[in-house]
Amino acid sequence: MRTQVAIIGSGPAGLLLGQLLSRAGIDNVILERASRAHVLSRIRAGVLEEGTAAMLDEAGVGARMRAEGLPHDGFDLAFDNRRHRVDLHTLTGGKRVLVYGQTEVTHDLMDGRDAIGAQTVYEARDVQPHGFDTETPSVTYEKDGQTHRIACDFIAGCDGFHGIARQSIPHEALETFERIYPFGWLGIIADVPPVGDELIYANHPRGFALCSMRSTTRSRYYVQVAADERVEEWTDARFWDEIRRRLPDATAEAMTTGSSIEKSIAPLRSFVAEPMRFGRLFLAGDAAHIVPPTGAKGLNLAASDVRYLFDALREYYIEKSTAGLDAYSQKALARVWKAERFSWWMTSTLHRFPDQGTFGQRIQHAELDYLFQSRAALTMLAENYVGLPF
Ligand code: RFL
Ligand code: PHB
Repeated sequence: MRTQVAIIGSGPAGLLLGQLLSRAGIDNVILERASRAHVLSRIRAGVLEEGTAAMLDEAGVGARMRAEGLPHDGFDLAFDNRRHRVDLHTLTGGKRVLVYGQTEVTHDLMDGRDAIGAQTVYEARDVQPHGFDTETPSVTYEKDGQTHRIACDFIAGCDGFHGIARQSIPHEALETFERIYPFGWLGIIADVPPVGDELIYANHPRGFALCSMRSTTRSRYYVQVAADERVEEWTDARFWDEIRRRLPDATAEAMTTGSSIEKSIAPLRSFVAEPMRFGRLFLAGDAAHIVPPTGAKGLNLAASDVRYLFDALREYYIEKSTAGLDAYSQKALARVWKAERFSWWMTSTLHRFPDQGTFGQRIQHAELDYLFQSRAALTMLAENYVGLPF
């Protein structure tokens, strides 16, 4: 079998790249280790930047997102028993974000791919990229007891943090940067109306909390927990008690509780691998970098990588120029590092750290206080949150 671009991974990065390529007439195949149902069962991000939403429109899959997504003009930061609004729309000269779950994005992209007739191989075992330092790369995989080989021009490694693409690059060719935070997020989903019209990020002596949503009837809530916390030890009742303690009294009283339909703990990590290209292998999304979720940037960064990679591949096939491909890693990393900085800053400003001490707590408090006295400081937050330009 032969294709132009072999894509490893059918998360948002792989699916979005595949859809844009297919619509531009560039042949591609996606190889995914998991089943389609498994990919759709993963509950992750919820906030889309305008640039990400525009790419989903460009990929021809934006209709349901536009109909069902919730545009948000701002969010609240809660501390000292009060909520303070960050008016994204005013601070950024008219920008907003769209609350629409990653699961729905994935669903829409999979439907779009079916409609266009492009091929995805689910449950592809032992996917291996080969020869990407030559002019004739290929990818092999096992399916139904047989080994298959796909010859291609390029390989896109969109296979997430634990994928094979980054690991296939010679170690000496990659430089990695990492910070592991000493806590995780315990998250639940419940079919109860969200406590506010917008998201609430809370800094509290007991730890960070976040009130988010998937719709006007489905809430997504998180609390900071110790890195070694076990989800089995968190009954719904314990979760609701804890999150209410971390919110301003009036917010806690207004909160509707109910049975959770999902509950899990995610670790928090910052990670970047440089460069994002090795020969004819290109990394995009979580395969190349991880941010802690506090800035809502993970999915949006996957989309911005795809923006640069798709433009570069289109330029290669249509104009026969490798300029875009040659610039890909540098261009993508410039934006990645700004999102890394912002996500690290949001995480540092809003969480309790075991070693921060009373000095660290006072500094954090001064930072939050300053934000709401300085339009310049708040603008820094707002323009990063809505997403820096591509
Ligand atoms: P994904 O979504 O991880 O998709 C990668 C796909 O590659 C497949 N795969 C392989 N396929 C073939 N062969 C192999 N060897 C393979 N290895 C892996 C996987 O099965 C998968 O289908 O990466 P992508 O496309 O780069 O998208 C990135 C986003 O998913 C990610 O940045 C965000 O979801 C991060 N993230 C969050 N971001 C936010 O902005 N807000 C959040 O609330 C949020 N919550 C989360 C998260 C990530 C989590 N992880 C990684 C466990 C919560 C969790 C639990
Ligand atoms: C979510 O809704 O899952 C969500 C929203 C904002 C974040 C992180 C996660 O910063």
